[in-house]
Amino acid sequence: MLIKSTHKNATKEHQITDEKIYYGRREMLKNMGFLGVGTLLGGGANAGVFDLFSRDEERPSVFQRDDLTYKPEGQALEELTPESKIISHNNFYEFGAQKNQPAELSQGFKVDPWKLAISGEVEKPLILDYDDLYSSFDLEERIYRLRCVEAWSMVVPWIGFSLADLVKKAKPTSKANYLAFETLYDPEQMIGQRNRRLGGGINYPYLEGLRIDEAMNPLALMSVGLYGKTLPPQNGAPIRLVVPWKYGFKSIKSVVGIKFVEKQPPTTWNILAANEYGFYANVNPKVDHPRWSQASERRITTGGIFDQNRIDTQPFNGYGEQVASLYSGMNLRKYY
Ligand SMILES: Nc1nc2c(c(=O)[nH]1)N[C@H]1C(S)=C(S)[C@@H](COP(=O)(O)O)O[C@H]1N2
Ligand SMILES: [Mo]
Repeated sequence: MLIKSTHKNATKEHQITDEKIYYGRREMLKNMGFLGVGTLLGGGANAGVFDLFSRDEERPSVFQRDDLTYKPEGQALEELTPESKIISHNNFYEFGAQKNQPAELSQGFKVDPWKLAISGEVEKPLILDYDDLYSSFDLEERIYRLRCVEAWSMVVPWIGFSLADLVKKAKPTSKANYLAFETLYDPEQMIGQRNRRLGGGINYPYLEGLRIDEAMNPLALMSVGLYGKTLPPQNGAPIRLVVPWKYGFKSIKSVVGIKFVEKQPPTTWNILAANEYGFYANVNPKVDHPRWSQASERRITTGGIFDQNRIDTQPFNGYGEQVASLYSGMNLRKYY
C-alpha cells in the first residue's frame, strides 16, 4: 500500500519518472516560465525560486510514488499548476481572507496530534489520529481541476483516499442522508477565528456538507498531500476534502469532524450569503453568481504577466460523465 519510510523520517527528494506528470524541479521551473522565455524575468522572480526551494525542503515527502495507485480515470490532463502557486494563492479564511495570508499566517500550525471524529448515524463511529490519516486507507494520486467560485482555477496533483472508503468503514445507518464536515476551531492558532476582520466575517467553525450519494462518488477525495508531499497548512493540513466537480468552497480544509446526519446540514458560505452560495455549488457555467459570470475562469499557470489564461468553464468542472447522474431530474438553477 503506502509509506515504506514513515512520514516522520522520509526521503527528501520526490523522484518521478512518469512523463505524464510534470514533477521535479526542472519541470516546475519550466511550468513557472523560468526556463526558456521566463529566464528573461528580473531578480524578483528569481527570489521566488529560492523561496520555493526552501519551502520545498521543509515539507517532508512522505509518499513513495511506487506506493500510490495512479488511476487515469477522471484525471485532468491539463498542465499542472506549479506547486509554488498552489501553496501561495489560497483561500483559508481562518488564516486571513487575502490570498497571500494563509501561507504566511499558518506556518506555525500544529497538526500532530490530530483527531478526526466520524460520528452520527453510523454503526462504527471512528476516531482517526494523525498517523491513521496516512495509514488507514489506500492512498492514491489524483490530478484534479480546482475551480473556485471566484472564477479562478488550478490543476492540482492531490494525494489522498476515497471518501467512499471512509463512509464504508463507518457503516452508515439508513438515516444517514448527508455528511456534515467541520474544520478545527482553535482561535489561538487561527488568527482569522479571533479577528473578525481577518477572518472575513465568518462565524467559525467552517462547516460544509455533502449528500451521502455525492460522498460515495469515486471522485470525492480526502486529501492528505499534494505534489508528493504532506499538505502544507495553507492547503488544509493534515486532511481536507476535495470535491472536484463543485466550487472550491465545498472542499473544506483541516477537517476534525464528519458527522452522518438525516437532514441537510448548514454550510458556511450558504449561511453567510444564501443567494450567492448554495448547498450544492456544482460548477455550472450557465448559472452566474449574482455579482459575476461563471461562464469562464482564469487558469492559474505560470503567474504574473503570463497568467492570463482565460478558459471556458465546463459543466461540473469537466466531470459530468462521472457525476451528472447524481442530479438527474434536479433543477440546477434552483439547487445552485
Ligand atoms: N476551512 C476552510 N476550508 C476552505 C476554505 C476556508 O476558508 N476555510 N476556503 C475554500 C475555498 S473558497 C477554496 S477555493 C479552497 C481553496 O483551496 P486551496 O487553497 O488549497 O487552493 O478551499 C476551500 N476550503
Ligand atoms: Mo473558493
